[in-house]
Amino acid sequence: YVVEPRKVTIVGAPLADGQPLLGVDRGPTFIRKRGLVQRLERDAWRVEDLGDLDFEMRSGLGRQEDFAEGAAHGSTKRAKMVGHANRILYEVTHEHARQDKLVLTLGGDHSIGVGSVAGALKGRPETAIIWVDAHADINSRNTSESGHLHGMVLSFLMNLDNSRNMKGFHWLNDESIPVLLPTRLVYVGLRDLDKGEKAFIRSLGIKAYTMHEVDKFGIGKIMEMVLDHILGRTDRPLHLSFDIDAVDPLYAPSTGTRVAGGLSYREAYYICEEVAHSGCLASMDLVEVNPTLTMAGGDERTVDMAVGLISSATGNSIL
Ligand code: 4U7
Ligand code: MN
Ligand code: MN
Ligand code: MN
Repeated sequence: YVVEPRKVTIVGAPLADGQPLLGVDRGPTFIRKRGLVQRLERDAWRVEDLGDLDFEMRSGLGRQEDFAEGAAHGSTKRAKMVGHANRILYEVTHEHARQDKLVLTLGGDHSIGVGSVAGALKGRPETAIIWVDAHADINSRNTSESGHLHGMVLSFLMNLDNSRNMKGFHWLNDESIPVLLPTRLVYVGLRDLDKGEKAFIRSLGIKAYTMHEVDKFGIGKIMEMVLDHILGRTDRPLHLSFDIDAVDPLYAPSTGTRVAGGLSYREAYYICEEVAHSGCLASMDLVEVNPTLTMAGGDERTVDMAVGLISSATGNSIL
């Protein structure tokens, strides 16, 4: 599968409403500041940067109450806002996927994956997803204990527990947006799952390479199995959804939901290099970068890692 030669569209999705911490909405700004566009241009991409989307409802009205300790336990937080923002993102990503460009979405928290993947699936229905994350992000409103939408992305894309009927997300009930099939998804890097998430993954038979398998087989073998599972001999578009918290906090500390025991620096890069090698990358998210969490100490590791991973996934090879 080939996107229009060397044309990439960058879209900033400055959303923080899928989780409690502010700052992640500034991810796109920080990533651009560390030279993303220049890197891509140096690697002979024709870059169209759409800037940050305006989600209009960003006033933050009621945000603090929604995320306050003891706020309606178990209820899904800020569904209207997150659903609305994702609808806007979906329309933009679909438009550019349709034009056969590489679509690069900068988060924002991971809830923006609903719009970016829905846009990819509508534009290129054969799309398969590689979800690189410490978490499985497949809770439904019935299984989520936090009510945070960045942990529920795949339940919308797969319409588990009738998620598409949640307020804010009705736009997903559109036959032209394919429901994501369990066979078209593969996880890498998992190490912190909720009970309900384990049940979904088992019952749906989703391929999941947790950190246990990364240790057991090594990242080389893992990526062989990943690409074999979702591509096999076919050539279909790949969407890489990279949550920076998949990387060990040693290398990527500036993120809201850190979990020890993650991907090493090289393992993270290797994943992106192999995705580039496949020649099938059609869309990508890089999410959950929140430099405000550590920036006070002048720590730019996380942002630099984000830029480097995008650069590798888009084909910048070592030699
Ligand atoms: B991220 C969590 F409970 N599973 O649902 C939840 F552990 O996009 C975490 O991967 C979700 O960072 C993490 O809130 C979402 C929790
Ligand atoms: Mn995630
Ligand atoms: Mn995560
Ligand atoms: Mn996170």
